[in-house]
Amino acid sequence: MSLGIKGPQYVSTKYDGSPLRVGIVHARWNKVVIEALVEGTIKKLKELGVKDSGIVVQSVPGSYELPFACSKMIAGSHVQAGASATDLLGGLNFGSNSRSSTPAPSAAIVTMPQGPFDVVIAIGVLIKGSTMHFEYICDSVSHALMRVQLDTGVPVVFGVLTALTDEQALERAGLGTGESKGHNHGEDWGEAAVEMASRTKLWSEGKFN
Ligand code: DLZ
Repeated sequence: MSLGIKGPQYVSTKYDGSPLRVGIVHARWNKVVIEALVEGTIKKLKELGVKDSGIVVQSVPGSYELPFACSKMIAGSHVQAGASATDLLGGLNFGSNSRSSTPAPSAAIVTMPQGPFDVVIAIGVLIKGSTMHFEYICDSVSHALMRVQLDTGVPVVFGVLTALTDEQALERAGLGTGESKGHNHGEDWGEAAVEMASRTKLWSEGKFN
């Protein structure tokens, strides 16, 4: 692979992934490439401090299902967050004997709240075949993923490879067969996720530096 001018310019700000909750949803088509990309994504998330408990991975049959899954996962994480908050309040036991100095037994088994996802990463590998299927799926998936993030206000990372050949896909997952194995784009997606989640939190608070 030649040293070109393409690729992200890495920012000097070091974002802390430790408070983040990240949803990953991946397609199961083109398994070898998918597995490497998911692995690269998770490796980078952890390097940036995201905890194991802060990462939720789901799968869907193919890339066409990714936008729907992202949308439902974001909605479900809000339901989960609401349920956890209710559990927590329930555990506090504001009952008729709330003046008792002995805590209710249920208070000891309250689970910590699960916050809604701060970012979702959609991972798929589309490889061009002999029909128009590829064009239709690439087009609808990219537009729909954009729509999900604008509609929900939760950043969605576009982790979808749209490759013309198997070799192109393999090389972008670090599995190239040439002199260079290529670069695993999953790492870039992990980095983009932590940056976008962190910045979104700051922007939501009116902070711009
Ligand atoms: C049908 C299909 C084809 C031909 N190719 C791919 C592909 O390269 N990558 C991928 O992720 N999914 C593919 N699919 C499956 C569709 O995305 C989808 O899962 C099915 O059409 C069912 O809705």
